[in-house]
Amino acid sequence: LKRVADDVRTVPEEKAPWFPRQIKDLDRCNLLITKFDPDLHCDHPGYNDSEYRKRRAAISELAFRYKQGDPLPTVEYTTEEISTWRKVYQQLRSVYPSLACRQFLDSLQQLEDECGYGEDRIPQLRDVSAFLKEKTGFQLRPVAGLLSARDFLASLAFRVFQCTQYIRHPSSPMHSPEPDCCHELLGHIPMLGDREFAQFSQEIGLASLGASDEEIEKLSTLYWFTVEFGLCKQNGEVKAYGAGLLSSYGELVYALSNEPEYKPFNPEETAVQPYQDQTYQSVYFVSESFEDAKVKLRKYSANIKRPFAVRYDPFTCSVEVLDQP
Ligand code: TIH
Ligand code: FE2
Repeated sequence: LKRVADDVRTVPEEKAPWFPRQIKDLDRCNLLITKFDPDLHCDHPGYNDSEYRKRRAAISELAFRYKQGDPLPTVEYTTEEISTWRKVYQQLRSVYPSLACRQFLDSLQQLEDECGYGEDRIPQLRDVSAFLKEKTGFQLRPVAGLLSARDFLASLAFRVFQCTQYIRHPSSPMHSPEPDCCHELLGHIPMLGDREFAQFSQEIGLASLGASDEEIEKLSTLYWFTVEFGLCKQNGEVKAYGAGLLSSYGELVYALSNEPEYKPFNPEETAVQPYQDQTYQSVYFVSESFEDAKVKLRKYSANIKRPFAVRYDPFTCSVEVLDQP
């Protein structure tokens, strides 16, 4: 009997997939998904543009070489890149006041006042990271493209957000099939400057550490329909808080039109909803409030079964692993 008890106590943690324990371990969380790579994917707007692909590869190279603690690389953007940014910024900025949630608007205003956001230049990750560090403790790390869900979510546990630095193809400023700097800087950064949202993001990350492949798939689907494509009610109106919406004029306007289907946000159901990652979503989940999404997702995460618990220690930037009683 004693031997059985010992097995029960020691086996589960050995079986759990590897996960980072220290912020430095994020150097190993670099598994890229090549699904949207313009070199391989013929639907990518840059597929037939070899100059574009060369430029994207050169910027991605900075991320491949990056190690935790290095200063964030700066990119000198070309006139054409800045002109793409300007189009994206102008068009989105004009509809944010009526379509974006309050937290997003407040934070974007601060970025414009304090961090050089505007249509004339593409903000540098280094400046934005310093801004976020002061607001919510989040910091940025450059990434070469779309990361695997496991690696991406793991970084959130350390309040690290992985950001691409290249920009979308000039032929399609209104929508990109893959993350780019417009998506990170306009979609994600303002929300990460909100304390509650930052906390919520870190909790998803902590819930993912050492989780099974199946749980990771469900968590990343939840992430998809909240952090990326979430809608919430505010003062009786539906507003966007998802980054994939807030960085794509095309999808933002579509999501808040009466075309797509809306379902009430409910983690158990949302976690298994098939999602669309090539084009606009056909269904969006609406939370009663931003607060409601947070509370429900927190409850869901807390119920994920793991043979151990994790606790983040902000003093050492590391994750402690505790045996479950
Ligand atoms: N479609 C978004 C945009 O155009 O900004 C980018 C992405 C969000 C989620 C995955 S790719
Ligand atoms: Fe994203």
